[in-house]
Amino acid sequence: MTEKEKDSLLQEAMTVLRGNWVDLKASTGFSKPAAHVYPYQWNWDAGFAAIGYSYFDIDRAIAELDALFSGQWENGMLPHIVFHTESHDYFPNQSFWQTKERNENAPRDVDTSGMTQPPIHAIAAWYIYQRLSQTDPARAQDWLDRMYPKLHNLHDYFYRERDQRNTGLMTIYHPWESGLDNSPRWDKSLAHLSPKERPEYTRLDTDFVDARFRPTDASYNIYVHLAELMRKVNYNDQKLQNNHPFQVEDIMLSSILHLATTHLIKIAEVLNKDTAEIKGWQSRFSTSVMKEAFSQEDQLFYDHDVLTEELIRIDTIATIAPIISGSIDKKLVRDLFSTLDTAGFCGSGTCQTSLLPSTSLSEESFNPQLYWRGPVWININWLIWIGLKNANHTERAKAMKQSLLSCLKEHGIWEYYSPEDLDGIGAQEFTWSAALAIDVLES
Ligand code: 9WN
Repeated sequence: MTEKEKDSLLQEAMTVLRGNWVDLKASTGFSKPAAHVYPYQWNWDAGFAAIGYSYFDIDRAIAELDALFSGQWENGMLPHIVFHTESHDYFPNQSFWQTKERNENAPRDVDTSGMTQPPIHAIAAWYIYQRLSQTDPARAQDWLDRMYPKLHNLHDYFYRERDQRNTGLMTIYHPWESGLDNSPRWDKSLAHLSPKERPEYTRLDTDFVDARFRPTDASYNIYVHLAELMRKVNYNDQKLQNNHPFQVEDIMLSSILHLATTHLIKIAEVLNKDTAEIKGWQSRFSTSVMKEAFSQEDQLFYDHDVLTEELIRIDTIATIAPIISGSIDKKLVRDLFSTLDTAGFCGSGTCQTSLLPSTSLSEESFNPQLYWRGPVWININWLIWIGLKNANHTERAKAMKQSLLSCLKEHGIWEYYSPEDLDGIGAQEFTWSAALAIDVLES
């Protein structure tokens, strides 16, 4: 890509970010995930947005994470949506969740959902720290001082409430918590549910995006049913652990948490805090992941259904997710590349890209256009790229960087892309695709 092309992609990405920014009172604000479809602040979207903003508007990067953490619960849980504004464009909104009324840990002055998402925020906080250190070291130090207790609470929440077997493998109670909502990874664990118990509702997402690209109505009924069951126990973790009918250890979320915990340790070290407890949390994953989430037979990683005690052997991008964690053997990282180079993961002529689809082309449920069931997502490819760089697989990382940039440049800044022709799908002008484009360009 020429310097001119790079510059035009950078300008385009900054324009998308600025376009999705929502001003709140007293110079605060947040990024909507896209111009349409998602009117509120989402959890991991905000982390990615802050990474992008850290390069060109540090005040907004800080405001983004501040706004998100204003929704953090007393018990450390960081909700998957924070409702800073009213909107009638999305279901379920605050009137469904009723978190203030139902759980004493929920914040009093802002509405939130009652479930979480992948915790990438220590990584984003570190990006901000690095930028600030170059220009204003005192502010950089203040930033970490201020964020550390919040991040510590967030990680403590996961290792305390979601690590049922002390393995560093975190349990999710709803596909929305994974961030990869519609992945076929969840199909078998959802199949036994009869989603009768749910409120009357009207989905609104398909007013903005072609229904062919979004989860089916049957999937939505299950999502709303599970959210209803979570609401019924007032989002109480202990009750969820005892009775909830969907409990899966998510290998992707756990790998992201592991990487984020590495950043939390770095932050603690800058602040001269004792890191023994955090290192203890982190060692759970390193010592257990091979035993608990790796299939010797397939030589791949899988999610684990807590209720049936089975590995979920579905061929998706999650099978190589521990590359992101930074904690698996370098040789194993290389061996996992052989998976990437199969026809299922665009290693052959069947795909137009070396970017990784969310679901393998060889999986029965693969659909190139359907939400998390095939499309290429920028954030997941970015996370794998970070994993490759951290494992010093320089050539592979370089190739992935080129693929990311040419996809964004040639096909625009979309929510996701068909792996067959990289046509953009879903929401246009998508925040995290823009934010991560900036990081890839600037790294
Ligand atoms: C439900 C906002 C979010 C992302 C998720 C993505 C999608 C919501 C939805 O959009 O989920 O949380 O309505 O489909 O799956 O990863 O955070 O961009």
